[in-house]
Amino acid sequence: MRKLICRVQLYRNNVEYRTRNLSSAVLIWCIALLLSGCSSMPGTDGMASPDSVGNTKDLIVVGISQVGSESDWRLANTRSYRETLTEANGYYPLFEDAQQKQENQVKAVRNFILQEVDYIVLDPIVETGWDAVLTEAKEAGIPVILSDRSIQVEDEELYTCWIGSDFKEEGKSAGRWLQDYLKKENRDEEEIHIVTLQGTLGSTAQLGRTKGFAQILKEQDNWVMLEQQSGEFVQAKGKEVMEYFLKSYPDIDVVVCENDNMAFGAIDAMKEAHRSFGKNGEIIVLSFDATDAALEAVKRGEINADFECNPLLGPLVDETIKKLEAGQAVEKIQYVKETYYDETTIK
Ligand code: GYE
Repeated sequence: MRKLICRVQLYRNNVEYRTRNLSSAVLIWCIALLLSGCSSMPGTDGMASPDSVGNTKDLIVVGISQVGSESDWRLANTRSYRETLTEANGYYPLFEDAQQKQENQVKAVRNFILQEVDYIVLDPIVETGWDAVLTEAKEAGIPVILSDRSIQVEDEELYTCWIGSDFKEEGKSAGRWLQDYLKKENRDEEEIHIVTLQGTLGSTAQLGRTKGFAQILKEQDNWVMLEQQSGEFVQAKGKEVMEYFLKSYPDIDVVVCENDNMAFGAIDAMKEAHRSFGKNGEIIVLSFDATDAALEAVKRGEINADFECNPLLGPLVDETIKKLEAGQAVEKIQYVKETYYDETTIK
């Protein structure tokens, strides 16, 4: 049975501090005073609304540490948490946007521990560097659910489970799609020059997609990876890197974009450079995520194929927490089902 919670809520400069027990309230208050003057502190963006102590005592307090707002996928993912982990659904969500900086995430997780949240939902920016802070969470007895991206830690018990996509499989699907497409176009003997716009280096999405595609590439004697560079999953950076690729390599046949926003950036760069691309062009465009805007680009023939990555993880996180609350076991890895879209499947 859930402990009776006595919470003291302090709001200073949009930073919310909550605790279940009065003895630690004084300590938290002092930390709040210190941190409110600290500019690098990630702010709570108001996902949790102030509530009375009485009204929140039976709610499940969940600290959600989100990567940032770098892409359309991320916005959909954040919306999914907001729509699912609601007060009406039994939650008191505390949301922290790390603005693509791991140090902000580590601080957010530490604050969640201080606030004695019931669960931490962590979408880790990169895979490494989590042992220390997650050991603190473990010692505090707070279950950590990894959502979207995963981590590499010495002790697998530092997290309860990971809910996300099989990114390596996504990369392999892209490779297999290209293989089939080139065969249909009678280009399976031709030397094929490829460039890749990679996501945030060290993130599970980047590592998996890069490795998966590389596995298929290794089996093709005629495919050449000219260069891979990170565009940080961001449109502007994707455009910048593509401009550099276009200037450096006059004979690109394929651009692999590890997310849709970088594909939009690459498209902008190719248009500005007056290069033809997509369905009837010289440069084949592959992308990942399959956001609404990108599927429109597939329909227009600007993106040849887009490999789905499902951002709607809120319901799975909810289901997992409810199972844990009921004392049930959960799978250590839960992959979301995914497909791909090209001109033949988009309809
Ligand atoms: O592909 C990208 C986002 O981790 C799956 O992160 C996620 C990736 C997604 O910024 O658009």
